[in-house]
Amino acid sequence: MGISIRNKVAFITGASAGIGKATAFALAAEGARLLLCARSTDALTAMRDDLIAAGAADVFPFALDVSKRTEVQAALQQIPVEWQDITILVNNAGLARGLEKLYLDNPDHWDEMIDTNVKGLLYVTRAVLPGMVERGAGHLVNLGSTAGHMAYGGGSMYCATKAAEKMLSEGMRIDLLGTPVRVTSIDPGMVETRFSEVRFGGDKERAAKVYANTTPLTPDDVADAIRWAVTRPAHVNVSNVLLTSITQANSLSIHRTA
Ligand code: 8X3
Repeated sequence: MGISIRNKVAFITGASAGIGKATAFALAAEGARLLLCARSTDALTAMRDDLIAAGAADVFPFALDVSKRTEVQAALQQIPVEWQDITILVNNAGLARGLEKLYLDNPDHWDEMIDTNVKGLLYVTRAVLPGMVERGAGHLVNLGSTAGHMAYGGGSMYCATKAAEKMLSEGMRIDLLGTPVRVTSIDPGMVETRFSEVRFGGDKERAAKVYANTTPLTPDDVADAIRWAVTRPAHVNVSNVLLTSITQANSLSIHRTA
């Protein structure tokens, strides 16, 4: 029998689209209070009524770029007091930029991926986790990837950021021993979102090819795993969920019908 997260504050970064948005709806169905951030609030505000209809106890959207350290600190200090007791943190905000050989790549791509996927995760976690420890309740869910388990050509830096996420999750699980705070890394393979479009600078045609003739995961598949992990009995820590579609075995082995 799982635990209830009804009326608990669940904070999801990068919640305006893709896995973050699907996770907001999955945790809404559990009756959570949703603290949602993205770089712009437009899409979050537009989702509000649907999230309430889906079961969310309340929704508080705010704008935040997780890669900006001082903004993260300030934003989390400024959220209304009734939203400060965060029980679940889903570090979802992340991106890939480019698919180039590392030795030829644009270093701006590296900066953006490291700043969001690694530093962003660190800044938000640093701002939220001490409160969880103090209150004696919390669950940290980090989004990893098959890319953090196995590299692929052209993806070295993206893979490195996800390998960093894997190690940060493992290390924090050790740091938190003796507390009731849980740490889960959710590591999907290919998921059909705007991920590839963002990676290829808006090139929709190139992005579509990534998912052509195969069956990627959907954002809901990943959100379902997150929902499962956060509702396990309090003594259970789901360390890692590595999930791919049936047509993918690892970063490189993908079955395509044509
Ligand atoms: C996304 C999975 O294989 O596109 O994290 O890098 S992959």
